[in-house]
Amino acid sequence: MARISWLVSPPVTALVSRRNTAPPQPRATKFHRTIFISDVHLGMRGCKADMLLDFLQTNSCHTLYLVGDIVDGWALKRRWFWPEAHNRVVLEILRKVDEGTQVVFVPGNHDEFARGFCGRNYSGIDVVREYIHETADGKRLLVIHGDQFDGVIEFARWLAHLGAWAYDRALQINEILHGIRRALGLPYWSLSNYLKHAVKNAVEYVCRFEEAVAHAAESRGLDGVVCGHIHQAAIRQIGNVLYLNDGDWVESCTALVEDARGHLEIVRWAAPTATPAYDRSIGQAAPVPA
Ligand SMILES: [Mn+2]
Repeated sequence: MARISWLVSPPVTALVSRRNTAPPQPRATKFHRTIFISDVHLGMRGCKADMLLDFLQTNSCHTLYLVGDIVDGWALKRRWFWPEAHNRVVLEILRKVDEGTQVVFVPGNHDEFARGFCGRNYSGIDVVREYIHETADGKRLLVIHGDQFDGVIEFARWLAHLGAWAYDRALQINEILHGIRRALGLPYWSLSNYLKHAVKNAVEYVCRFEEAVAHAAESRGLDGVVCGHIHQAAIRQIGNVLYLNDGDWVESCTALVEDARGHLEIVRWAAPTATPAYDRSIGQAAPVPA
């Protein structure tokens, strides 16, 4: 049987055998119904893999969502960087799979290479484009990375630039328009004021990533949305929608957790509760493969 599984999936077997050589230390764990993490950026120097490893070793759950940018394919493409700490994070997630944790991976823009594998299951990890998570108290939450809304944000930036330019031109046109209207005996009307309000409202509306994401969830009749991408953990009500962002493991070291009653909260992992049981000196950049 072992031989067959080796033939079917050699990399997984390799990981399992490696894992068996270094069994994790028994640690006190806190149990959650669900854990959401994103923007880990494994393969990038800024990734706080030690902190995440500590969090994963001391927090268990029924379902673990990996909400995108778990592996930073962009950084790896520039320069190969895969220290032992980053490997440990992957092994810890696989250990959770073995323990019976349901693991769902929603790829982000930095690990978009995995989007080609959506709908498949690798080593017990479901890879999906998006997911609808139902909380213990029945809330239906859309789970997406969030980069889908970059277009909207980009458009907003462009619109803001255009707005600034248009406002300057409008001030000039306004003077001419004012002169014409006065000659015709019409009351004063400010084109620049009108544009200022129109553009400001449009920019304010679309440049809010959070609102754009929440709107997407609302338009689909869902109760909320869980995303990452902007590295800013948050829980807030936007209109009828609960907006949840699980933050990141590059700067803030945050996760979103759900308890058995469906209560959701942000966990900020301040400092490792214990020194990770591996040699930190191994964590050096590997040579760039030929
Ligand atoms: Mn992202």
